[in-house]
Amino acid sequence: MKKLLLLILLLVFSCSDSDSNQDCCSIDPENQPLTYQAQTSLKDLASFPVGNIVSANKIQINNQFISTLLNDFNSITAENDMKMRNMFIGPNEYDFSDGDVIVSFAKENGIRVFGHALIWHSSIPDWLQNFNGTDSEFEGLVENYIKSTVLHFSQEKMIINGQEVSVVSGWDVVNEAFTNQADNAIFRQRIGSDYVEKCFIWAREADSDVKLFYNDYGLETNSNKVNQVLNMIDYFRNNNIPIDGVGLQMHIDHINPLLQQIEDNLQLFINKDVLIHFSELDITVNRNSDISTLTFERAESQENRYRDIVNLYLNVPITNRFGITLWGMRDIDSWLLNHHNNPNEYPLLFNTNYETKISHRGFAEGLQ
Ligand code: 9MR
Repeated sequence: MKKLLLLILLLVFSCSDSDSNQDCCSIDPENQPLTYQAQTSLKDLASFPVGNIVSANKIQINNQFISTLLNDFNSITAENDMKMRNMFIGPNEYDFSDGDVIVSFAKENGIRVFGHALIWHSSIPDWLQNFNGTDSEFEGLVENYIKSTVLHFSQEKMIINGQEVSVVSGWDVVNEAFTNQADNAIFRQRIGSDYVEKCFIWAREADSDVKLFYNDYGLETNSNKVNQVLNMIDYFRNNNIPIDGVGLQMHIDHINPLLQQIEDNLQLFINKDVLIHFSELDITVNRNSDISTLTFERAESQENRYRDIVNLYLNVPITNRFGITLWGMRDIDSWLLNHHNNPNEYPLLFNTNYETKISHRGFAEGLQ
């Protein structure tokens, strides 16, 4: 009887942490484990960099985040701190302080930074949006911004495998250009329909080595957009405009799109012999909002899906593998909770208590 009481007390105590209500005890009601004990870290299993997103704030204050990050990942992308809105604070005026914190953290720990994103219609500072100078002055500002930013972040170097490399190894130069929002945004309106190529040229002029990427969502399914990106690559190559790689964001679901469709689209990019980055991977399991706690059935389906997606990435020839970046650490950190207005999305590899979900095992198995 005493033992039973003690057990009940222990259970109540371990479930009372206000943060852990979503995945209390990491077991679903049918007593199936939702977490597992990882034996090997993802970065050690992978033949390519495995990344996650950070903020300057988190890597300065959150020790649990830092140790989880450094255990499994060897590439970091700023979720927001290295976007135009955060860095370009006035005409020819920049604030690189958050990015600098991220770069020094990476350098101290010998991991790379991926720059995200120089130009994106969703991250335009208000002062630039309202800039009332001429179009050519506008273009000059954007050119200076790209060059100053790329140059600034090309300065920090580190030694990896005996070789000196820049800490910031690549940039999403333009993000999500093949959308209506981008068509209507000021870059196209004020610089012209060739603004994308100009941005790549300016970035290359500032740094001859850094890898230059075009990044977009929906490239797993949307054949119109895929064709636009493939045509852009051909056009760039035929006209000596630099481009090194493509980021497929990979915001996907545990069922859709079908793996075969992702595989077919991926092959089209592989055929172009560009670097390929799965740049923002997360996998939802509750698009119909029909669960309010993670069930074993969904967790297992997600585990299988992570395994399949990571395994699919191995179709990319080894020299073209830029890496896979997860878009978030814990389920509760994900942008999707707000975006889908659903607190019960479980798209990532760690639960609220930084325990490795079985989706992490799927990722690990996909690497082998
Ligand atoms: O995860 C990011 C979220 O915190 C920001 O509010 C949002 C707007 O800046 O951007 C999110 O990240 C986006 C990324 O930069 C580009 N691809 C889509 C991502 C999810 O919206």
